[in-house]
Amino acid sequence: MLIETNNEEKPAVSAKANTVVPKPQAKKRVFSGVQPTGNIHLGNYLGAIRNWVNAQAEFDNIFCIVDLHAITLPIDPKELHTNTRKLAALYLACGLDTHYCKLFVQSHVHQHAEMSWILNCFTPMGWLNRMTQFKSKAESDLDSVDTGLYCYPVLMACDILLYQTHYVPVGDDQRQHLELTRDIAQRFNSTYKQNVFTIPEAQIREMGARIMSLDDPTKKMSKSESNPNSRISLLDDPKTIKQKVARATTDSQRLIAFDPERPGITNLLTIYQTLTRQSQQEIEQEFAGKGYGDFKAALTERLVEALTPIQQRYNELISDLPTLESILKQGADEVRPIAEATLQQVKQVIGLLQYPQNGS
Ligand code: AQP
Repeated sequence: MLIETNNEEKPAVSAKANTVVPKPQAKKRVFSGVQPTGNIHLGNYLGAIRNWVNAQAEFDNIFCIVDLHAITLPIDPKELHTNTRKLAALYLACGLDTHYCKLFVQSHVHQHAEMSWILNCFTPMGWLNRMTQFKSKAESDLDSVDTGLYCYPVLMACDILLYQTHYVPVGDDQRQHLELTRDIAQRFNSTYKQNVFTIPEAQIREMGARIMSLDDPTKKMSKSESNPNSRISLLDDPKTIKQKVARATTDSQRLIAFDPERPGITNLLTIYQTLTRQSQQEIEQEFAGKGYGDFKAALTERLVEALTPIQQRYNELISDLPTLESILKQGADEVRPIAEATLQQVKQVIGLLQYPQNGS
């Protein structure tokens, strides 16, 4: 795992004996989320959710369905509501366990929206102007695009900072937003000379961090891309997976090899590698002398093998909406006090609440 930065806490030192007092082994906090903007795809799974599942026992986890982010671009209200429940079922179907994780919907915890206004007032426009995701999503529509899309990274910073998060496991496309989050937190802490916010670190795994589109391997796989053949949805049936893999862009060469100059085959090989956890060399050896047809058949098989159990579990979960709703309610009830404590501290520090007098 690549952990991007390191600001490990130091053990406390006892003044009396000048000996190191071991801290109680509290688990570090992890926070992450996905937008309910459509059916989640292989990129969301391999770049983010699968990593959350694999590490969940190690951390104190909070995973969110970021519906306030989903309204930064036009979305049908019914679809937003349905997608939110589907995403909750998929989180659980992929293996998130409420024993280790708190799962909730962002809009159910109003502190996110409130903190977002406050931190908008502490974020220079110059920092937001540099955000590449805004530029690509706004395209050339700068005059008509809503300000929510522009302020999206600040809301994301609030999501993370409200919970005093240590680690944020995400795909590579979120690297810049994480850097912005750290900048906002550091600027706020230094302005008020207090460690109000924990400075979070991105957790970006090398493998699967950027799964590319099947029809245009120079672009990342995305939920909101208009062509459904550009992505494998977690809910695609075996026939659809086979068709999408068969249509996936490769090139006119025959050799099955990882090569940055050949993004189509390299993307498919990366997916294969992330699923099988073999080395690049092992995979190239496995397909030496074979054609794209053989490789695509093997990739389809691996995908069906990985997604079938998730789909079976998903079908059970989505047919019991009351249980899903109660899991989400419980998650929101558990995280709200954490968010509220940070919000209160921020309000006090900036003067919205009574300012502490003489250090009291
Ligand atoms: N192609 C990808 N490869 C690896 N990881 C990816 N992620 C997204 N796409 C890929 C990771 O999935 C998590 C959730 O992403 P999101 O829904 O919050 O927003 P996004 O990054 O904008 O993802 P999409 O699928 O492209 O959604 P739309 O189309 O709605 O914008 C994040 O950790 C992200 O890094």
